[in-house]
Amino acid sequence: MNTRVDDISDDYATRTPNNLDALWLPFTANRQFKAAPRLLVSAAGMHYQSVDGRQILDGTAGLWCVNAGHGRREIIEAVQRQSERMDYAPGFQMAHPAQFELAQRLVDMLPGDLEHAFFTNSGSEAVDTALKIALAYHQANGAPTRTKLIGRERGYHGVGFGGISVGGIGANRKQFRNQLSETDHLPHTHAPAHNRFCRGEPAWGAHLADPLESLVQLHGAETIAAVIVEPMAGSTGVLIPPVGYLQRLREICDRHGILLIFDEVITGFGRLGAGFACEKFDVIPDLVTLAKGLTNAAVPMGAVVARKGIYDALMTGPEAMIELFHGYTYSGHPLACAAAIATLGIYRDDELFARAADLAPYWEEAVHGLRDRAHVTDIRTLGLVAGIELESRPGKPGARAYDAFTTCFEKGLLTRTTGDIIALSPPLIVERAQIDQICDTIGETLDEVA
Ligand code: PXG
Repeated sequence: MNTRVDDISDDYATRTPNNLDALWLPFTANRQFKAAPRLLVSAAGMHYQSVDGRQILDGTAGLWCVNAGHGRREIIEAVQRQSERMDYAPGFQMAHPAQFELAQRLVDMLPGDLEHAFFTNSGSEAVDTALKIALAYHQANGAPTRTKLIGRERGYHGVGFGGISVGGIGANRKQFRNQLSETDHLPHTHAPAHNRFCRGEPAWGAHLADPLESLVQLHGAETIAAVIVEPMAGSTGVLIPPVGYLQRLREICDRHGILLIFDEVITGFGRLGAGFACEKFDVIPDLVTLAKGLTNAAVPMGAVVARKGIYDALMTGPEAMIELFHGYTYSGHPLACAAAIATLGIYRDDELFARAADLAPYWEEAVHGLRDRAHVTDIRTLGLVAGIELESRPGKPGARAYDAFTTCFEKGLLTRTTGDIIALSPPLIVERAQIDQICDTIGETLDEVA
């Protein structure tokens, strides 16, 4: 076969493709998108560059993941070095040193006895892995009837069958009717009637954890393996936990021998102005899921970190026996480990989590400055996250926020929308002037969209 010019040059990465047909895009209205594609071709610091040469300020850290900003030299070079040294090593009954180094550095960052890291390639895989570890733990611990998994309404835990089953987004479930049957859900914590325009954790709503007691009464504690929640729900529109809510979940779980899983795929790595939500809210879960900011999104990677007791319970039985029948070809991939180690080094050296905490009051003030703009019904902020909720157009949920998203993009700002909520989560390197630019652009946009 002849080598095509395109195989050796990478011109294709910077020009508009002639044909968009072959690709099926994820979570995208494919036909609408292909009629007017938005293409990004390069990125540095706080900015993307679009295919038509415009600078786009990144108001969302990609998809909540590029926490240290784009194109970090340390990560590029670490990945290049590892790529030349060794591309891949088998991960079952074999290993390579960098994954041990990363595991140690990662568990050293986490509070309490969260001491053992299992690597995956995405947040979805981390969630399914954590749910399976919970089941395996109870089985090893002599409680094999504990098989039910409790999620929460408006929870997002990725797109695996486990994740959508504990997840609480109707649209992500309806198309796939065959879900895990042994699941149930807590109510969500979104209560605008009490908590509108909340800065940080809302005061009202700790009791929204109490329905877990009712589920225990309904199903029996001896049937429940774990509860999984996002400490702050990101994807469904920045739903911030009420003061005391997570503590109360922890207490109820403890009382009934139920494992508590925090899905920190978004909240991990400084997003809330602390290393992790479990640290910020001072509640130690039994399992934590991570992804996104772990590698600054430079190479896909996720992780589950387990408390000592969980790991120890599974490290019993004959030594020659595989303890957990689970893993991925690319668990602990060398390039991902290199990217992650470099990323964690940047977070430490640039003190980015403290930076996020220092910037949070400025961010809060700036975003809440939009409260009197057209269409705004609620604004919620925490760390370097904001949700701006708009009134929906009658009969057209999501349309107004989608128009705001495309208008912002035309004005050089990347935002995210979910329903009629604009979600913002800039890289933690964002400057005050860029926060102003984000808010000014959104303000102008809200004046313009119908
Ligand atoms: N858990 C949580 C809490 C997430 O936010 C996942 C799991 C799944 O991760 P992967 O790597 O499998 O996608 C996520 C992902 C958005 C948005 O716009 C959020 C996510 C992904 C894409 C878009 O809110 N979160």
